[in-house]
Amino acid sequence: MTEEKFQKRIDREEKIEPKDWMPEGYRKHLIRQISQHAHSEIIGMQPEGNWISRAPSLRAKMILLAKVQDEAGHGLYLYSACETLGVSRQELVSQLHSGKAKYSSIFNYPTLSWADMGAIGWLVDGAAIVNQVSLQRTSFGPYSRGMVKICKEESFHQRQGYEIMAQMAQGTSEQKAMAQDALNRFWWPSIMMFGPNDSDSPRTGNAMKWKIKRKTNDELRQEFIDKTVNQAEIIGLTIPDKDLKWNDERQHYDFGEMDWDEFWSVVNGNGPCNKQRLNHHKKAHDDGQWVREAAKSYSQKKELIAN
Ligand code: FAQ
Repeated sequence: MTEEKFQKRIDREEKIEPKDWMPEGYRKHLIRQISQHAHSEIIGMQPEGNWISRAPSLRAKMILLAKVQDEAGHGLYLYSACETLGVSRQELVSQLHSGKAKYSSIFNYPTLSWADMGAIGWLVDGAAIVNQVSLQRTSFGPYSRGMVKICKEESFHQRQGYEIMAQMAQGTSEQKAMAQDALNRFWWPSIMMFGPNDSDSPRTGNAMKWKIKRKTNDELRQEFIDKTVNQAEIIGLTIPDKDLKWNDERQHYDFGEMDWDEFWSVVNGNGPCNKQRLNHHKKAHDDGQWVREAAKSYSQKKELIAN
């Protein structure tokens, strides 16, 4: 098949499946995006994992545990989807450890108070849903199907985070201040999750042509902001952006400029927790070596007995 015929399949909205012919660039683009997405889910367990042992009630602890476990599951579906493109899990993990593969900048910020669990669920999962709802229609079959299940779970995550924020915002003045402080610290990093502006996004051109991405970084960021402003108003919290203003003509909120130096510094490994997150992952991976060896030897033994 030629690239032209492949593009026609994409334009007809046919899903591309792992054994179908695809241009090398399409395969590489997907391996990069899906693996970075998987790494984000796995590294993303750390900031919330930090609060499991300090959750303020048994109910809160159970919900947080379930949520963090869901994120592990999302990482595993995504690694599996990525492996269908002919790359091994081991290779993907070593790309993460060497710094070749990125993961979402948001997970390089510390979680300083219980309210941060609310801010993460509400804003980080909220931003993830906006992105992932559009990725349900991505052109690669396994990625698209994985997104359907992931979005259902993210929706629960967003609600549990919003519930924490709503409760704290209605609590004592100290609790409300904690909720506002979490919003202040997580707002800008959350809207940075959508990546650079379209004009500075080298990957968007091919991603849109191949329908890997269905909406651009700026379109998704705008959608998230438009949705979230009202949610903040309902619970009486203030979004920390003095330029945030409804624009009647555009029928969207205008918003302020992100700190792009901060964004690129975090993306390039120099955020507040980049080293800590990666070192923790490396240690967990090394500590789990015996489990991988045991599982492999068990499956070899079973195969031997079966034959
Ligand atoms: N952080 O040309 P573009 C979650 C990189 S949700 C780090 O615009 P693209 C759920 C980008 O990779 C979070 N790096 O690239 C959860 C590229 O570098 P490369 C994960 C970033 O791919 C919640 C370069 O900058 N979601 O985990 C970021 O078209 C709570 C140029 O950028 C996904 O991954 C960033 N924010 O657009 C879990 C969704 N932005 O690869 C636990 C799928 C950009 O050339 C707890 N991914 N870069 O070296 C996507 O939609 C896209 O890949 C974007 C970036 C939008 C992230």
